[in-house]
Amino acid sequence: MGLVSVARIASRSARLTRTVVARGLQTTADTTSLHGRAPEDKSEPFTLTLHEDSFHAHRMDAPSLDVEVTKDMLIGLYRDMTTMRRMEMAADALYKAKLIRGFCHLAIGQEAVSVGIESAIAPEDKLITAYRCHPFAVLRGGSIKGVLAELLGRQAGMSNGKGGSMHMFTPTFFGGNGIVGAQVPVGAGIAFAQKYLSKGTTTFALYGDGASNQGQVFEAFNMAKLWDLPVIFVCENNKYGMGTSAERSSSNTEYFKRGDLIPGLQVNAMDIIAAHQAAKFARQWTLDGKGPLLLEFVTYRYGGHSMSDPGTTYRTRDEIQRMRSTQDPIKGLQKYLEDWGVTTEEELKRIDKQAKAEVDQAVAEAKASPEPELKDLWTDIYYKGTEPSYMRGREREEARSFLPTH
Ligand SMILES: Cc1ncc(C[n+]2csc(CCOP(=O)(O)OP(=O)(O)O)c2C)c(N)n1
Ligand SMILES: [Mg+2]
Repeated sequence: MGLVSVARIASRSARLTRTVVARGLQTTADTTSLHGRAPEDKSEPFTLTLHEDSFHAHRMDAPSLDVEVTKDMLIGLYRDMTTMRRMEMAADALYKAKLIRGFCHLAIGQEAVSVGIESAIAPEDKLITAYRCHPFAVLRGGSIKGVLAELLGRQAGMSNGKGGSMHMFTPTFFGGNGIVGAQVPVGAGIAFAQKYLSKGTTTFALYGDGASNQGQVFEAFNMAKLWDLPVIFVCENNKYGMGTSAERSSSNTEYFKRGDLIPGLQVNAMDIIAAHQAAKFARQWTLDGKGPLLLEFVTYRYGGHSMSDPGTTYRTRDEIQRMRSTQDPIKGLQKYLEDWGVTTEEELKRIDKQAKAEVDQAVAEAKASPEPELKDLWTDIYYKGTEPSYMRGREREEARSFLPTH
C-alpha cells in the first residue's frame, strides 16, 4: 500500500473518530428508562438507566448511567420543580402588575438545575449563584413567602425587604450575586474555608455561559485546582447571556472543557434524573479529595433575560416553543411518573393544585406584610456588632450618628 492510501485511510478513520466524539449531548427531558417494574413500596430503591448521551466527560470517566431512585424521591422532584415554577410565575405576574420593581431574573425552564442539585447534596453543603437565584433561596432553607416578600420590598422578605431579587441568603446559600462572574471566586473561597476547617462538605459555585469568559473565573479555577478545593463549578449553559448566544460570545462553547486541568462533565440538565446523578457524583468526587470538578448543565430559559427583555428579538419564537413543548424538565418527569406507574394523573393534579395553593398563600401573606420602616434603612448594613458610630446617607447632610445620646 502506497503512502497516499495509508494517509487516506488514516484521514478517513480520523474523520470517523471525530464523528463519534462530536455526537451531540442529549437534551430531551424524557429519555431515561426503567427496566422491569417500579416496586409497590414508595420508599424501596430501584434503578433507572439514563440515555447514553446524557453525559460527555473530559479528563474523567462519566458517572454511571444507572441511577438509584425511589418513588417518593421522584414525586418529591416533581413537587419541587412544579412549586418553583409556580413561584417564578407568581413573581412574573406581580412584576407585570407593577408590584415588584427593579431587577428580576426568573429561572423558568431551568428548574432541573436547582432541584436536581438540591436533591443530591447535604443540607450543610454550600451553594452560591448569580442573580437567577429565587429557587435556590427557597430550596436552601428560605421560603416562598420570604422570596416573594423580598421581591415586593416587604418586611417579611428574606432580607427584610431591603435587598430585592438578587439579595437573598441563608446559612448555606451565599446569594444572589448581581456582578456577573463575581460569585465564582467567592465560591472558591467558601470551598477553601470548608477544606481549611475540615468540614467534610462541598461548595457548588454556579455561573452562566456569558460569565464563563471572565478572567476571574479562570483565576478561581486555577487556585481551586492548585489547592484541590472541594468545589464544583457549575456552568449553567442556558444558551444565552442577555441577548447574545453562546456561539457569539464564546470561542469554545464546550464549557465543560474550559477548566484546564479540572476535569469536566457536560450534563443534560433538562432531564432531572441526569441532573441529580451528576450533582451526586460531583459531590462525592470533591468529598473523596479529588479536587474541583466542572459541570456544564445544558439547559434553557423560556423567558427573557430579565423582566425588561421580552426574549424574542435574538431568538425565534419557534425555538422557545420547541424547547417548551419537547424538552421541558417538568413535562419530562411527568411522563416518567405516568409511564412507570409511579403515580396517577389524579395525584399529579393534586400536587399541581397544592403547589398553586402554597404559592397563592405566600403571595397573599407577602402582600400583607408592611414595607420596612424608614428607621430600618439604617440597619442590616454591617455585620451585627461591627457597625461604625455614624453612617452617611446619599448626601453628606444625611449622616446619622449612632453614638449614645446621654
Ligand atoms: C461585571 C458585569 N458585567 C455585565 C453585567 C450585565 N449583565 C448582567 S447579566 C449579563 C449576562 C450574563 O449571562 P450568563 O452568564 O449566561 O447568565 P444568564 O443570565 O444566562 O443566567 C450581563 C452581561 C453585570 N451585571 N456585571
Ligand atoms: Mg446564560
